[in-house]
Amino acid sequence: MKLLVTGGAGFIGSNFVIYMVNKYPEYQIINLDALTYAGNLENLKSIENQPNYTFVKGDIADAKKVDEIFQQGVDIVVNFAAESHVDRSILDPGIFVQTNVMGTQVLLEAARKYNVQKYVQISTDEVYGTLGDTGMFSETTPLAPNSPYSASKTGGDLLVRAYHETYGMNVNITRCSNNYGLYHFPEKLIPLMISNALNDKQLPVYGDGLNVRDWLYVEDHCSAIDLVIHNGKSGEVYNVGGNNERTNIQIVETILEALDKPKSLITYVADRLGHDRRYAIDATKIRTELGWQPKYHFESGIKKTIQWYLDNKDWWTRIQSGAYQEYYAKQYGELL
Ligand code: NAD
Ligand code: TDX
Repeated sequence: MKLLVTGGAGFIGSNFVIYMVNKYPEYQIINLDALTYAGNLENLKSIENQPNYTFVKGDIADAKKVDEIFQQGVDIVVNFAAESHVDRSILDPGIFVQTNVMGTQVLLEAARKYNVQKYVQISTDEVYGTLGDTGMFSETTPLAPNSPYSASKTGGDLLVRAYHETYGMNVNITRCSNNYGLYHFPEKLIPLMISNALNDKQLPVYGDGLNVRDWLYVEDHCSAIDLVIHNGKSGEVYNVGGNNERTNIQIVETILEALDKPKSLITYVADRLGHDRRYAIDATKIRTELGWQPKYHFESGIKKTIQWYLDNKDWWTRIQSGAYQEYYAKQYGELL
């Protein structure tokens, strides 16, 4: 079995590549990644010399490059490659459409041309928009994205759907809630708060801090995708989530407590534009139809995550010393 994983040098992609390379020594795993600011081959050090793993640097929107890879034989595609940060999509939306919509279409077209067995699109709960105080997103909730990021992910999802309906392609879409864990890029809430707290820097909380996210440990997302690859029914969407709703301020306080840092580091800043209030996922379908079960409770997952950031200060310090500074200044200027 030849598995093409795109975006495998990013946060979830690298966790997934490590998971699959170790679990399926008989599969060939090819990782296609453009190594944008978010891609980091350091994440893959533990498996880079495994005989069942190959890395190719390239852009999913580069049709020629993608064709060359498919020519060598691909059985299954799992597309993680994306621009993934909502705040960056508000500052500069264009690249989100280029990668998340155009890139997806290029991959789909190659998958069609070379008759791959299955195409799996890694999507997000954000395509459903926002919830009020009650309710959950199911697979039939209407798509109503609110940010350029989620709109571009929705565009990708709709193309995947169209390739199934039009060409009969065997596709699945997974829509997962917020992941956390090892190798999470420090622009995102949890690693940003951990690294800032460790540096005694202010912790920027948007708006009133009461927006709610549903958090899932990244390895549990990987096991869900593994099940979808092998057992997902053609054309189906599967929601993935951990039943772990937390307000942002709860998350920040949990991190401060674990690191024994003062609450005075918390700084309320201007709200994110179009900020979705609450996400919650109903994962009944993947649990009952595919037998998926998350392994981690939030308490053990967050403990493991915080310990990893304590033990791997070099990893995030290196990231924060480069182009990250420029982004930080644009996003959090008033806190510098
Ligand atoms: P990430 O930003 O950490 O990683 C993205 C990876 O894609 C990077 O390695 C980057 O170099 C690569 N990439 C970007 N543009 C590319 C291109 N044009 N061609 C090839 N590679 C490219 O993102 P992540 O948080 O790991 O998210 C991975 C996927 O999962 C995304 O599709 C995202 O929408 C989805 N998702 C993320 C979450 C989450 O909580 N992080 C939740 C649900 C779904
Ligand atoms: O500095 C911050 N302050 C703050 O209050 C940052 C970076 C975030 N926040 C808030 C905004 C959100 O309500 O924390 C919450 C989580 O923010 P992010 O970590 O940026 O994640 P989110 O916007 O929820 O999107 C994430 O989950 C869904 C991923 O980045 C997406 O790729 C995924 O699709």
